[in-house]
Amino acid sequence: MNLMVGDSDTIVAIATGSGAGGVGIIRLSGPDAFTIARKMTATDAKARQAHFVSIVDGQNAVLDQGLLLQFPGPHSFTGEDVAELHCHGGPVLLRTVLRECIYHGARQATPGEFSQRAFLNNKIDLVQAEAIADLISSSTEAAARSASRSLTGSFSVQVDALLEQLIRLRVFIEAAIDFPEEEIDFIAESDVLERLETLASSINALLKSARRGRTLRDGLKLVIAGAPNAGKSSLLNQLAEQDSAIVTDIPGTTRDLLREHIQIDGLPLHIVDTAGLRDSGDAIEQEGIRRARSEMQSADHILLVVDNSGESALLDAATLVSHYEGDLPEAVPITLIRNKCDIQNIPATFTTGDINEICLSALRGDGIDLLRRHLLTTAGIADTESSDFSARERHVLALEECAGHLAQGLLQLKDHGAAELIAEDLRYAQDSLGSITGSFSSDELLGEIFGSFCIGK
Ligand SMILES: Nc1nc2c(ncn2[C@@H]2O[C@H](COP(=O)(O)OP(=O)(O)OP(=O)(O)O)[C@@H](O)[C@H]2O)c(=O)[nH]1
Ligand SMILES: [Mg+2]
Repeated sequence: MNLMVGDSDTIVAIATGSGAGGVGIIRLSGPDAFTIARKMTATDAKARQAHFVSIVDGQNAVLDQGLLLQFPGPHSFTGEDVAELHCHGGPVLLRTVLRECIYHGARQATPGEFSQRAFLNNKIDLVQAEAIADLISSSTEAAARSASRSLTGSFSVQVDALLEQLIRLRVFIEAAIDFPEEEIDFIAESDVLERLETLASSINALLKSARRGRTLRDGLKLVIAGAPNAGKSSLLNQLAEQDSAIVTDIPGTTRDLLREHIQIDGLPLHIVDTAGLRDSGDAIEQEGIRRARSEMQSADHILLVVDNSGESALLDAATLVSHYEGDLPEAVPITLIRNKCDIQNIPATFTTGDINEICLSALRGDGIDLLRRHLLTTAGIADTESSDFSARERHVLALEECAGHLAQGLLQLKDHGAAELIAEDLRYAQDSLGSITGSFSSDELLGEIFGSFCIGK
């Protein structure tokens, strides 16, 4: 992917979605955008005004009638001259108009190339470019809202403010290195420690928000596991509010994995129902159990379901969970589901502790609300703050890296007060933080980000 600014050619793409629609938009960007639009409409359009035009082909045959809009650079989305042809939204017609633009010298845009140009011309930063893609592909209203907040700069503003603080501190310490004779006092007597601590805690706060933003965007993988007949599939059906899984009183009913995608108050949940865990001689069931174990390894959260109508009711959570010791991955949070509370007429309850427990009835639905609320809380978005923004795995990793370097710098400062070593840590921290908005990204990273876009953005 060519990421140089300045040598750009004119690109074109269908900017509206695939399929038939009332209106379809062809967007041109680059030095020849206006020339091409003029050739196809015989109109000298005024900036930012809609002109009713006939769109013609090379033989002057009318292809369609529609609107022509022109946005001269730099006051356009890409920062270049941008022309838009608003046609009727038929896929065949739009492809014909697109071909005509290419005939006049434009090149079909690659995925994300419009946003890429906007980034290269400093119209948007990387976070905003990614937010455009996220906004378009949002699967929930909450995800769309948070993507739109990222797009308007909520996240970038915070990153840039911290970046500025970090650079100031770095400059201060680098200066200390340049005047070695004054170094000891310089660091000891200044408020470097305090500034570094404040910065580290701000980065950690932003990291927390970014993790929430990532969860809102990507959702959580929730694996339902436990003994056969415990009511796992019944629980999936309750959460999904439909009979997705087969439920019978025969232990070993579920053999293969069953996936459902739902959302709770804007939190996307990817639920996996699994085969009951037991020693089985049946080859198919064995394979199902193997798959169940493997899904548990990659879960964000596990619901361990037990049939609480028998002796399980007498055992504490730790004992019940210990029965599955070999199966449960260590780092994944578990919630113990004591199911079938209807049989002994026990009310649905939520108990918090080392292991959180929910007593519920997957058959009747009692306690499902408790479970939903609990899942929102564990995802950290129980009371979604209006300041939430969407974030990607990449942003969370960069903030984690940055926090790590700052922690290392703090350690250096407290233990040795060595300016050179702190300066080095701050430089790494700056690189990590800067990679979020693109201040310090390699071409490779940019290519990866824009390559995941669809054409026309
Ligand atoms: N009374 C009562 N019965 C339940 C409840 N949940 C599930 N059952 C019954 O328990 C039996 C097993 O339910 P499933 O949901 O198939 O259990 P499972 O854990 O998916 O079982 P496997 O797929 O065999 O591992 C069925 O007869 C359900 O109707 C509940 O809350 N109360
Ligand atoms: Mg089942």
